[in-house]
Amino acid sequence: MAKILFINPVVREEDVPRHIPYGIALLAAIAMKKGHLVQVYDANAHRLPLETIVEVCQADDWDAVCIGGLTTTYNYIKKACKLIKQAAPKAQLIAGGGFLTSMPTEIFKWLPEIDVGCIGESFETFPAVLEKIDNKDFDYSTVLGVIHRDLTGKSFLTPVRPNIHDLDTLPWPAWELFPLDIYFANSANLFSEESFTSKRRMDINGSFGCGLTCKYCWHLGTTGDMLIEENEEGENDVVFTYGRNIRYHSPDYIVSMVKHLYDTYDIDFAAFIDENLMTMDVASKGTWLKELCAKWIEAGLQPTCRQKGIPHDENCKGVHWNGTSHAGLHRPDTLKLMYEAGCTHLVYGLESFDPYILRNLGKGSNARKNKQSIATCLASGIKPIPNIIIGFPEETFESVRNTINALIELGITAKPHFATAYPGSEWYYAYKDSILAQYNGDLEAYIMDLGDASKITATISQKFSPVQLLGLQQIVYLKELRLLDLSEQHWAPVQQHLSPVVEPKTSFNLRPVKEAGPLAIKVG
Ligand code: B12
Ligand code: SF4
Repeated sequence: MAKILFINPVVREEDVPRHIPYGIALLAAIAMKKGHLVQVYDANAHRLPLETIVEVCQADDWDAVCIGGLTTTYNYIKKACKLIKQAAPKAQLIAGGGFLTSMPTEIFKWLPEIDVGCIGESFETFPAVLEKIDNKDFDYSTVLGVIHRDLTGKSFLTPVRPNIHDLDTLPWPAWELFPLDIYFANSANLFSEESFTSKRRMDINGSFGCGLTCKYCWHLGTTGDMLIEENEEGENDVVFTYGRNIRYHSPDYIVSMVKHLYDTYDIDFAAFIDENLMTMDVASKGTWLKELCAKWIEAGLQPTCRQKGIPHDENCKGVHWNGTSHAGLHRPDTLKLMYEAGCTHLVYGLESFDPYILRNLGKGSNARKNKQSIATCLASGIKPIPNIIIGFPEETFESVRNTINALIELGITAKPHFATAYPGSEWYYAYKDSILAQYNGDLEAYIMDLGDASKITATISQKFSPVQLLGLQQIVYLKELRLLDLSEQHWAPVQQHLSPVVEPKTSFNLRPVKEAGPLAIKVG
């Protein structure tokens, strides 16, 4: 039995904490089920000074301190690792999650304090590492799915661990270890009336993976999208592919989990953090969401307002919910059922309305479907929340014009995000050289600069410079076609003579073929 401490790093410092970290909460539950003693220091929820980590690390005799999160938590993790190693030198420092899986070798070089890291899906890798620690055996070379060091500090990746076969074998996340009141106080968000008035919202995850291949997206190496292979130097390295092991929880698992949250924590809202509910529904041949909605209603989770067809107010009982959708894959009959079961809003990554950009993106949508999706979703009663991006590699004045025209036609106002090449994504590997050039060769400086894509970090637009993109963002926001025309008159003749700002390259770490990582053999 090991004594382990999880540290949840600060994410989105400029915003209040809104999400209990699902991955950490699941791993904590798995570890406790194996008999380990687990504590969590939720730095993101508490927002105390960084040095509090020292007190927490010295508060007990930890066998392992565990830290991880998405790439944008790197700044915090870097500082935290130094303090953890000083304050708890005897504890093994374990890392995991997106920040590590996307670039394990670099992270191990930059953060020498980390002893071992779990790469990709960690439901089985993490307890395997804990078992080693319990036995005081710190040779991790026999554990699948990790990065570890030898005595000189050199790092090695072991072969990929198969994804688990049946998600329903997972325990529910260990919510009780987190300061829920802090999260509940930040339940409200502006996406719909019901979510704005929510007082007790919690995240849930119904599925892993998305069959699509948007070039800016990444699947965390947890969805069959990752292989481990020898690179040109003969060292094991991560390779991300278009392969997927699509898996979803049974509607029974999801509904009984939500019922438990309703009965135990009195939640009024469940936010699905799944990558894309509609691609899952397609994978189930259109049965998954329908069954989920039917069981949601059967379990008494349907909100009163939907049951009675009356306006939502503070007396409404039941659980509203939201998720992510897809312009080409949503079906009116399914949306209608989702509305009845309590769905309030769906995020649509429309991204652009330019035919050429959409064709290259890997999203499987087009300008016509993007435009239609808003009306189709609204007709069901669910609010569509569109996302728009600017600064695509192929962006031109014409593509920006197409997007503005569609926004005018649909009556949408959107401040676009800037196209950003997050580690793990296809864009990251295609434009890595250009990104490095924009940061004087310092990759770590780029990683430390990454935020939520509302500011420009490295541009990957082949035609537009940062100055132009900043102006274009404002022009799209204001839907100012006149200013766009003026800018084009001024710049287009000049741009014909300029060399591209960035150029794509092929990379060992990205293989655009449908070659999935291993999936465990079905038991029973
Ligand atoms: C919830 C979420 C958020 C939340 C917070 C996440 C959090 N606290 O961790 C918020 C809303 C803040 C957020 C923001 C952003 N996000 Co986000 N987010 C997600 C989302 C939807 C779910 C994450 C999740 O819980 N997954 C389920 C759990 C089970 O998986 P997991 O956490 O990865 O955990 C597993 C492993 O990774 C590992 N693991 C995880 N942590 C640890 C720790 C240890 C010690 C160990 C051993 C293992 C381990 O074990 C788990 C089991 O296998 C994912 C997409 C998705 N569905 O996964 C995107 C995702 C993580 N986000 C992403 C992005 C790009 C962003 C934004 C940049 C988007 C934007 N443009 O604004 C911002 C960043 C903002 C900022 N300033 O930092 C990318 C990640 C890119 C990257 N290279 O890291 C993802 C993958 C979306 C995508 N498909 O591209 N996000
Ligand atoms: S549809 Fe969404 S989850 Fe799927 S690849 Fe595209 S951005 Fe990623």
